[in-house]
Amino acid sequence: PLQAIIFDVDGTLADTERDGHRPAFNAAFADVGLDWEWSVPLYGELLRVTGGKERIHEYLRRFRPDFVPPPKSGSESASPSLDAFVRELHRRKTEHYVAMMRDGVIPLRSGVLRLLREARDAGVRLAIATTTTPENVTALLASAPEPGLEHWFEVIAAGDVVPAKKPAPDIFQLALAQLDLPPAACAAVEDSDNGVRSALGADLRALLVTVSSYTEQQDFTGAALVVDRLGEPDAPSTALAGTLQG
Ligand code: XBP
Ligand code: MG
Repeated sequence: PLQAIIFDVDGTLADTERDGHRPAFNAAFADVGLDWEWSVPLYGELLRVTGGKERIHEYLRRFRPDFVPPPKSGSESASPSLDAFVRELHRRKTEHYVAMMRDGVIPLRSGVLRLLREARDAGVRLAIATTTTPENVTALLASAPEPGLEHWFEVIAAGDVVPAKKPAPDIFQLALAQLDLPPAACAAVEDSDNGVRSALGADLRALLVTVSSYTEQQDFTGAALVVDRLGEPDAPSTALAGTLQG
């Protein structure tokens, strides 16, 4: 019997990338006087790399190979290391993102709250396995029209707690270990090919994919079921109808 469901966050609980993470990165760039602007299509490419700090490094490698971090303003000292500069830039990005979630910029996807409620009422335990920073998860859940939603999740595995982010299986394995359950007792919900590889790598076979705006065209081979919404009639449709795979 199904004992727990492990959810991805970005793209799965809410469609956060295009109008949440992307503008938060751009706001952080503007904060420090950089004229970098991640457009919707460029961000789609950069999403191939999971993790915000990793994504900034990827952008620098590909588009700004000669970039040297400026010295901290008002100081005569040398430039910070690239790593330190990216960490600081990402800290600002997280501040912007959390503020946006607090303002309720991104709602939960249609059907998510119903599914969580039904699972909880049926005694199914709830968990999260995500690449994103923990504060981002808490801020999103706190903005939902269900007070205390965060506490419905027994396990929130997020961000830098594992060295290898998705598509590596580590974050799902950590969630399973914290639930103290074998993968066969759990289902997972994802929205991206990187997430599918991560879940399958952790041996989670009962894998539902709800495609999101950036992931419609991806390859979900191995997922048990791929849908474009959770069944709510008012949910925005994507190009993909429900397809059975595997
Ligand atoms: C989500 C991500 C994250 C967010 C940004 O992937 O890749 O990096 O874009 O989060 P998934 P941070 O949905 O597969 O977990 O900037 O906090 O890293
Ligand atoms: Mg996702």
